[in-house]
Amino acid sequence: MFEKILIANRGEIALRIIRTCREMGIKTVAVYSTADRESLHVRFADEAVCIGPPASADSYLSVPKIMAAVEITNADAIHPGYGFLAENAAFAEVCSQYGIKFIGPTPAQIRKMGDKITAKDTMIKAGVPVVPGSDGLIKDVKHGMKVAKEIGYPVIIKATAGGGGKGMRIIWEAKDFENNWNNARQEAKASFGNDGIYIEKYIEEPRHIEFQIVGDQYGKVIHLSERDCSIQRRHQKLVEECPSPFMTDELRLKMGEAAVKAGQCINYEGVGTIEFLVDKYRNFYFMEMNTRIQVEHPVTEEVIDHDLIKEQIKIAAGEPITGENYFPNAHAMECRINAEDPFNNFRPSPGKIVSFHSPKGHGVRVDTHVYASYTIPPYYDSMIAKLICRARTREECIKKMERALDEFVVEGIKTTIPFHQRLMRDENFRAGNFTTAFLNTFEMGEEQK
Ligand code: MV4
Repeated sequence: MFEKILIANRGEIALRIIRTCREMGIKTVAVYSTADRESLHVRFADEAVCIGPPASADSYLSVPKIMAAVEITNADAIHPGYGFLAENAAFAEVCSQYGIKFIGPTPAQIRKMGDKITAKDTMIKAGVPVVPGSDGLIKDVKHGMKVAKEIGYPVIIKATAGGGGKGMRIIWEAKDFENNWNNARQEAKASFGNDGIYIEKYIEEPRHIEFQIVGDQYGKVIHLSERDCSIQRRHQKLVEECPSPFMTDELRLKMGEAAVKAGQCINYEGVGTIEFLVDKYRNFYFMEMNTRIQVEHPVTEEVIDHDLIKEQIKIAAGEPITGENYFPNAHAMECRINAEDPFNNFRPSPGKIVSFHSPKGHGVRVDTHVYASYTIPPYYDSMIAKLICRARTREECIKKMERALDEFVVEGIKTTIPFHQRLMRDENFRAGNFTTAFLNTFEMGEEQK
């Protein structure tokens, strides 16, 4: 087992990883930017190293600075968390060159799933259903229009280096193809330095249902059931839950089998997520794979009563998986609490938290790095806490979430708590009747002062 893990991240996930390390008797090293001096991950780690100024490019994304921190602290492994360097194959490669264990998949696995055309091609070969679309890269406008016509409008064009919604365009008619094609290519070139584009049939109002998988170094892959992440706004997830209210036992067997096959076909090592689009007829299609721990992992942890960070560390240390595919018999839901004003287009609201009281009680979990008197810096993402509730049924879980949201007090900044309170009262949400389009028409109503 590792003696000392450096956590190349900040915020709640850094704290989350430190907690598990302490329980496992592993020493921890925090790295931090000058904007994060007062952050809890710095205080709770055994050692902390300042790695630069607030800008991520000069701190949390700087490979030389992180490797220097590894060197001076003698850490033997790095946990990348999510975001930042978590899906950076070059970073994972540098770690292995230095003899430091990157807690996650191999550089080759990260690379394969990071290029979306390669990922899709790999899944086709493994027999995992994918959205009908172009056979690889589109060469030029003429080729694109021909493929789009064959598939049938509406189509969606995506950047092979993209993911998470970046560099996508929906095209409804042939006359709009050329414009969208040009824009998407320019955007992809500017954002990813790669203007490779592919085309898919556009699935209207799908659900986003993802499967948590776990693979060990000996070729065993299992799934830990699904999370429904359809409640999202501009590709930012706001609520995730397990089980999906749209799931059936039969569909879970089929999607679970596909998710395990997806992991097995690349000998996947570590925890990962297979994202699917599910249409109204319950057809499902592989969309992309995330080769990291995800923000919403506590939903799965609460339903199956299992520590996924511990699982990651054990797998990285070479331990075999002992469990089997898991089917849920409880319900868990996560609300992301962001420092944003839901009454003003979710505008960011950084600043000083004057008072902070987090909800407690049976079946309530809050993962956060903030506290009263903490100042939220404006440089990073706006998530300040995750409120996770667990109960026997979805109905009880929603009631518990309503109670917990009512108990949550954050003063000094605006948060998304009022959004979640309204969502929990929405009839369609309560009925499990929602798709990824749900928030497009959701009304917040008047702010109560
Ligand atoms: C799609 C799609 C419909 N049809 N692909 C969004 C994020 C990126 N991973 C891919 N995304 C989508 N791909 C086809 N062929 C609709 C989306 C999509 C979406 C997917 C999941 C969750 C929220 C979404 C919001 C808008 C669009």
